[in-house]
Amino acid sequence: MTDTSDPHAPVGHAPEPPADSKLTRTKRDWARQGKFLTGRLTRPEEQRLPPGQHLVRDWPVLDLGMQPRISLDHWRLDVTGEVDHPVSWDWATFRAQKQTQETTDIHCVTTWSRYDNRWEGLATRDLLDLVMPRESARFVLLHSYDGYVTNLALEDFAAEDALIVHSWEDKPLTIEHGGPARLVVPHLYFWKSAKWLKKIEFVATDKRGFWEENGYHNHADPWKEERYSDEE
Ligand SMILES: Nc1nc2c(c(=O)[nH]1)N[C@H]1C(S)=C(S)[C@@H](COP(=O)(O)O)O[C@H]1N2
Ligand SMILES: [Mo]
Repeated sequence: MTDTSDPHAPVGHAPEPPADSKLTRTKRDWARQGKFLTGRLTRPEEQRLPPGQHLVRDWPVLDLGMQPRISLDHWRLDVTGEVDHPVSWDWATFRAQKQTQETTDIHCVTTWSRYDNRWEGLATRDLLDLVMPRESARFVLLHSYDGYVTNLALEDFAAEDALIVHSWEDKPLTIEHGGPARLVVPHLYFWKSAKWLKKIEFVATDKRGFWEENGYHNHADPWKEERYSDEE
């Protein structure tokens, strides 16, 4: 478990909310609904590889072919939309946020999986504590510096092992793999893990991203083989 007692608030942020704040209530609701239970910790080793996947040792690079180069001086991360406390962070502010390390598996829809990737970054749950999504926030759109967009339900974005990472295996994330910072959502196919993250937008209504518009499944659970959409 990560420590949630320290809000790691940016300068000027309100103090920690009282016990029955909206945030506390939201967390309680989520816990009651059993959200964030990805099954990751209880899945036995022989069921670790999702159906139709094969294991690789290298780490393939997949993107739209344009790898944007963002200097740390110009990098920003905006968190906007249906939140009480939107933020616009420069690199130093992002790096000053609470850090979480996770070792998780990658499952790409093109059928490769890669085990035990050691990530470090800001847990999406800790981001949610800071920005405070409103009741109206149901979905999250991830916008990237290469123009890529992908969409997630709020509860998938808020999975307990989802991180906005800046490091892989204790080294800065390389540009080809989405550095300076990318999302990693281990319980969904890897196209949901936006590289070169630029903006996180909380919205009331779902909106399909690039691959979701181009025939991929809207949800993308590898355990259910949600690879392609049935919709025309
Ligand atoms: N910004 C951005 N993020 C992206 C993509 C992309 O084209 N642009 N491709 C997605 C797809 S389809 C995959 S499989 C993974 C690949 O990440 P990797 O190159 O680090 O393996 O990134 C995902 N995130
Ligand atoms: Mo992919």
